[in-house]
Amino acid sequence: MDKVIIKDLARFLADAEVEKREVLKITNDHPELTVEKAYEIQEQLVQLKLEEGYQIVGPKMGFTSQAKMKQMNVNEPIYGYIFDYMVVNGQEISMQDFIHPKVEAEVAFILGKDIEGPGMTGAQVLAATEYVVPALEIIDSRYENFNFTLPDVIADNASSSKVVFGSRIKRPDELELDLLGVTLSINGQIKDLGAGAAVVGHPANSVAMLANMLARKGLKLKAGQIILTGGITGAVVLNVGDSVSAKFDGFGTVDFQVKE
Ligand code: 0L1
Ligand code: MG
Repeated sequence: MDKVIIKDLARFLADAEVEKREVLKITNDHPELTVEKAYEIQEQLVQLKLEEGYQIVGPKMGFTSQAKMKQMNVNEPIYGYIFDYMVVNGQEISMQDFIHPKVEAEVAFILGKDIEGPGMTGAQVLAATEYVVPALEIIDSRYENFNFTLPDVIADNASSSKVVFGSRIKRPDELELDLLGVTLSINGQIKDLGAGAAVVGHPANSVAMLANMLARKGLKLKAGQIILTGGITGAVVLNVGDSVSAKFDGFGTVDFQVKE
């Protein structure tokens, strides 16, 4: 796949995001697309956003649960990037900003030091982490009906769309993050629940895996970056009028409303 096609596909997916327009998965026309080339499309898409003046808040991990990895037939997660324009200020989102959003509860890590793979472990990540913060990630695949293969979703920046951060931060040693219980409710009804261990055994392992994956490209995680570690709950479909609330045991709640 040559550079021109990679650039065209990145532009195609970037435009679909801006226009809130669902598209057919790109592997329909490019069945030869590999995971490696898909990350090249994602890199190009990130570059387009940087050229437009947006800033990276940090990377995110996806497909971090056993169930998701099995479903996608993969043995490692995927990553994408969260940008400044994706961070929700306040507690309201508008359905007009999305195609078909879903929400999932996560823990985000804020690094105090750079970390660099290969060979990074969860324990090393915890030692380098300044704070952890509860979050609700809103994913919004640009593909019709979330119908994609692994390379498709990687190229589409791992379905990144918005994130609502909680207002409480803690030091990572104040919580047992693998045992952290979370419920995700919509309009007062629990839609899903889980524990931090759903994220590759411990959310810190997810950051370690990310550092090791980025090391293959000569990249590292940087101090100050906010890293979304992956869904503790499954992703739940959002509708206009929804009042979303996630309770993180000992760590507060994160709430938002979905307006028209
Ligand atoms: O954050 C995530 O887990 C996104 C991975 C992509 C999965 C999806 O769009 O369903
Ligand atoms: Mg996620």
